[in-house]
Amino acid sequence: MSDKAAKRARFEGVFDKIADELIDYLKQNGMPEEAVAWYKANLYHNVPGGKLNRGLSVVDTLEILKGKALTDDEYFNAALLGWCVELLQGFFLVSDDLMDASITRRGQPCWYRMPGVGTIAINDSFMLEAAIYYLLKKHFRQESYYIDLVELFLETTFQTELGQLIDLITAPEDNVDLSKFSLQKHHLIVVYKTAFYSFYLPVALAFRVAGVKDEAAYKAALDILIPMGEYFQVQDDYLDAYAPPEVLGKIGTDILDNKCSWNINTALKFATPEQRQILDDNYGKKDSVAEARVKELYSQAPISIPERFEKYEKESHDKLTALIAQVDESTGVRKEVFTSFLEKVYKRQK
Ligand code: DMA
Ligand code: MG
Ligand code: MG
Ligand code: MG
Repeated sequence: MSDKAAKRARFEGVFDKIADELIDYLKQNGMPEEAVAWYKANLYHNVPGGKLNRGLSVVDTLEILKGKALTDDEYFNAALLGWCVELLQGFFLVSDDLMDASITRRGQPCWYRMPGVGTIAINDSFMLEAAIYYLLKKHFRQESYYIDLVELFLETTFQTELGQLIDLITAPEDNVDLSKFSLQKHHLIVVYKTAFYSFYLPVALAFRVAGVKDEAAYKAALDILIPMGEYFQVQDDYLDAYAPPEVLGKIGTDILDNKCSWNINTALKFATPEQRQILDDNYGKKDSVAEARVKELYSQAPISIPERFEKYEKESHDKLTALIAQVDESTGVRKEVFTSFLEKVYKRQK
């Protein structure tokens, strides 16, 4: 087993214990067997099974900051926080898939499309979120940094919800108007909907556990992790149109959903007037022929999305590497925290 696979397996091993604690809570509250089984299905369908970059980054960051292997207790607590980030991700994805009318996620049907689930998925997403605060209280109540952990989750949740709001209202189903899109709008959407919870949150949680108090350290982390999160969401947008669904685990919906994605904004910037007309006529239509027409145009010169994405990816890597090189390690931060996170996502295929 590779080092990476072993790390993942150890982290995954903690999930069963966490799920059991949550399921026990329902039993202690006298919930009927049917409800217990439902929650268990919700947890197992929506929480493990992803790439786990966010959750693993909590553990990796803490290990880097400590500079030595974690004790079993330290490992368990870090992994628990990692799983709390994965619970948050599950909460966002269950609702995101419903709102985006997505079909598959992680190679399975989206939760709301499972037999008998439908809009109960809304409550199920809330129950994934509630699990975070149950676990934090159970395991961290006695720590001086407990409130910092709670605040980090609450604040990044609000930021993510703001991002989801602007993502959704910039993509009205009944009014396709490409002149409303811009790369500036895209920047704001992706920073809020993705960067805070996917990149800043895991690192800031580990900082709190490690006892990092200097506010400058958190500011330095934000200055690197927000652009890294933006890069990650540009990859997500690119892969939405270009990755094979069997590799990506999900079927892209951005064109059908009229999303203000990196692909369409880049296409609008370089399209000839004839190409622009075709985009106006076909984008955001609930029609797979129109969708295919847009995809075809994406790859045509001078739009050339694949070439432009490759260039963007290299430039982002250079920019992030330069930002990391400037990190002042005297505040307790380590450059390796950021290089380790960047390596997890650079040139990802899914
Ligand atoms: C993801 O946006 C943001 C959140 C908060 C889940 P998205 O809809 O592009 O994600 P995906 O492509 O995974 O559906
Ligand atoms: Mg989505
Ligand atoms: Mg979405
Ligand atoms: Mg996407």
